[in-house]
Amino acid sequence: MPDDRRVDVVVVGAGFSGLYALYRLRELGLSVRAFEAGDGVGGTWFWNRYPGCRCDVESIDYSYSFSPELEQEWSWTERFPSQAELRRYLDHVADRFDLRRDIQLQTRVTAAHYDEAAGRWTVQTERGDRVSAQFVVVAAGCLSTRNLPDIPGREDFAGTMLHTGDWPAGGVDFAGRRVGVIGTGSSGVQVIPLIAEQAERLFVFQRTPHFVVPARNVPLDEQLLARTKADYPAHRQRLREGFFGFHLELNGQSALEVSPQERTAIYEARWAHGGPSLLGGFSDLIVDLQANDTAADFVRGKIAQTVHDPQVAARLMPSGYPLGAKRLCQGTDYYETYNRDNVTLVDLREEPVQEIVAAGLRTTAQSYELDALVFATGFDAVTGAVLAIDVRGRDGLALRDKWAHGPRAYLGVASAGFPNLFLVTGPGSPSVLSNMVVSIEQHVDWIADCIEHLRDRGLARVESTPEAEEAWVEHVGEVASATLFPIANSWYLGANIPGKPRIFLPYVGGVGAYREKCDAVAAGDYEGFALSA
Ligand code: FAD
Ligand code: N01
Repeated sequence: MPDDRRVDVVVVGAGFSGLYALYRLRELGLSVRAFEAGDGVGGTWFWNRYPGCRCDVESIDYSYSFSPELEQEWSWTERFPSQAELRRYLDHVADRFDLRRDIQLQTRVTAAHYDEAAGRWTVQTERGDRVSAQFVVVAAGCLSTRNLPDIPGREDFAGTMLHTGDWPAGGVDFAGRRVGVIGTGSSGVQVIPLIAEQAERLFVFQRTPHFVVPARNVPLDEQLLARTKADYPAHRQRLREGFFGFHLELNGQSALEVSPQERTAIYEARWAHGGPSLLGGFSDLIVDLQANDTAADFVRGKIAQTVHDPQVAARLMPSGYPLGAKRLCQGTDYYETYNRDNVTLVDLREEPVQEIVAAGLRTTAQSYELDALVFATGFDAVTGAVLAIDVRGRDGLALRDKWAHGPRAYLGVASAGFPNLFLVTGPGSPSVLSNMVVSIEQHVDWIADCIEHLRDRGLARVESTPEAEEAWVEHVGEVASATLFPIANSWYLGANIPGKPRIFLPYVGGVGAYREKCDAVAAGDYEGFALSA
């Protein structure tokens, strides 16, 4: 292959992960080529341009820590950054560190095949590129493969059909239109109030009510920003060593050891503070069902107080699964939206969807005429993007076959049989149960250190051993089963995708403990990995 088709590393994706991987690996003196399917950088914050899209981790936590200069020169404007601000930030990062020259946009990677004799990967794209690389870093995103449910008649719809995860760059004007939204997870909860303000009529098609807490986004307090800037190194260190990777005031008490009055006072204070703080209200909320019920009851009480029509309120009340076991949604005026005259909640448990027709959507009870239909139906999470690529390792082993009964990866970063292939925030790492920027930086740093270690020792190949992988997969399952997470039919378990194996995907042991484990593995000469020349 000509020289420009031979690189040290191919990076797949140019979101938070891919951008940092490109920066970090180039700093090591490696030649790197990144491929990005979209026509801009930013990943999640490039694609999810729906009204109301914003992060639910605070901006001073949800940002890169690798460059003190970047930390000082960038000033966040809101407590929870909007999609637009995050996109500006990532565009700035790409420019500031001159990353664009090594990123090929509008280019989807379709295959990566390992040639054992050459010790190299051949990466192919849908545009016909073929690049040879010693290492491949899959930074393709945990929430980047859209889930568009296979509802009969979907192709017949005559109006505008949208998915929140692929929103038109120019926006959509809903004024005077009858709009349907399917899905009431985090994306639906954000988009519904804003569409309701614009549309003539809005029908929300809800299958499972989610727990929604108020975000209480506000302009970022300038003094807080100044204090954080002065203290960034210590601030970041606390996040890295903590559990979630973002600042959350944790109350060490059990919800069951305090009086009902004290408990309510704690929940009220956290509800008023907004964001994820309710989850830190007591130490046992995600491990003890009785404790969890107290928080769930509190939120159900808030729904009853907020929503005027008791029948609508009842339909909005989650039950049958613990609070937090499906991702806790943060909203702004979410429950209030159901008090509007132009909004109708359709409960799909009472009247399941039958089909989509040219004029709208039909349930078993009635037809809804629609000009636009929004799918806020989520993603094939964590494994969707990597398995969309035809990855073949040693002896032609296909990753899709290896993972047919569930993903198997050591530390969520590598899989046996696939030498020199790294996953950023892969299955079995804290990923989606953490502040992902903290997890991304940790993974990319670990991968870069590993490659540097190989080079320093004149080695060429790293591969996880099947034994270490099995032990880690077992540990991930054990830790999850000590919590309430597996009780809910959530995308954390793959339950949202028909036929997807049910495996709890993220590691629930916390980012601090996970980092310690990764550091110990590296310090032990990459224990659990086979390194070779
Ligand atoms: P992404 O940002 O998903 O980037 C992956 C990129 O890879 C995409 O641009 C995609 O086009 C590209 N790609 C995929 N496959 C290929 C291929 N085969 N070839 C070429 N390119 C490919 N996390 C939090 O921690 N806190 C939050 O509050 C939060 N809010 C979120 C809100 C939304 C709406 C969504 C969808 C996710 C949110 N997340 C949040 C998770 C978020 O995805 C991560 O925080 C982070 O942005 C992930 O960065 P990434 O680079 O790993 O993946
Ligand atoms: O997707 P989801 P999302 N018929 O899978 C429903 C991150 N995020 O895009 O629960 C009818 O959570 C489905 O119903 P059910 C965050 O990590 C973060 O909202 O399966 N309904 C559900 O209501 C989040 O968790 C932020 O019964 C169908 C909804 O669609 C993740 O991304 C903002 C259906 C999907 O909810 C995904 O969130 C946005 C069908 N056939 C996203 N199929 C913030 O940080 C699915 N549904 C603020």
